[in-house]
Amino acid sequence: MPKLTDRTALVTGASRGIGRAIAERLAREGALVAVHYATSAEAAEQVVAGIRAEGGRAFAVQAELGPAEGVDTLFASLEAQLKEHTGDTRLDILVNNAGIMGTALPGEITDEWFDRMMTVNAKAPLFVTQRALGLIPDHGRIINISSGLTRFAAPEQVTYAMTKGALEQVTLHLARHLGQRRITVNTVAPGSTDNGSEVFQNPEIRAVMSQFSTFGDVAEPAAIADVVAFLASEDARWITGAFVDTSGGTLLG
Ligand code: NAP
Ligand code: 2V4
Repeated sequence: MPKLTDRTALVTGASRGIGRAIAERLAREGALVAVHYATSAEAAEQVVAGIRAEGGRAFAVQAELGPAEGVDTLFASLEAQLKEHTGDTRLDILVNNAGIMGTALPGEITDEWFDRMMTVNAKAPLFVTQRALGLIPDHGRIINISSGLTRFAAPEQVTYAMTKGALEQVTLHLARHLGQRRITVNTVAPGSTDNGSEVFQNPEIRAVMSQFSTFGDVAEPAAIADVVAFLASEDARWITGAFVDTSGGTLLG
């Protein structure tokens, strides 16, 4: 039985990788999914078409997250399309997935790059969440996609990990803020996940990425999406403020 019938969901950064898998999975559970993207319009339209071809419901929403006006752009389009599809602007599930990755050793970090990473990965999801709260009903769901790197030391990842550490604070503090309304807020933290990028086609790089997980492999995006779908469902109603390790045992020590 589909678990998200009549629900609506926004997945940021759903044109590819983990976000795409989450959008597809939520749609398979019956949700109407807003497939957000920044620049990959064609890819996002393909995700929407794929969902519809399977009998699901989805539409695309464009916005660059980072510049303050990105949130206005996102919600203008989201609200208009929700209204068109459902007659109102209710948003049951928000997945803050969009993010940028990149490495720099401590001595190489520049002021500009640090600000960009922090703006896209931490500031933008906070303000997306702030705006979404006007649309999310009681019993809604907010899921923040962090990274195992907030608990796995890798010096060249310090900036990226700082941005995700900041995002995890959104989970903690908003879980308390929204508890009375039975809105749950959780963090999902993947380890190395094959997002379709060409680096995962390189056998040597893939082997290095695979050794971190106790399963000796990188994750498929669908493995992360399955956990997100559970947290979005009624079955997960008593989980809030949690850090859900989806790193395939990368953090076992
Ligand atoms: P990805 O393949 O690089 O896709 C990133 C998505 O985010 C794309 O849809 C992209 O949209 C969107 N995006 C990027 N910058 C944006 C911006 N400034 N404004 C709006 N949208 C933007 O990423 P991924 O590997 O699937 O990762 C998804 C999330 O999981 C990220 O938060 C990442 O930190 C986290 N994560 C990834 C891994 C991993 O190993 N892959 C591990 C742990 C956590 P466009 O295509 O339109 O540009
Ligand atoms: O190594 C990761 C990792 C990675 C990568 O695989 C490279 C990629 C896909 O460009 C970006 C990336 C993002 C991540 O969040 C992680 C990650 O979380 C991770 C990795 C290795 C060991 C533990 C981890 O938590």
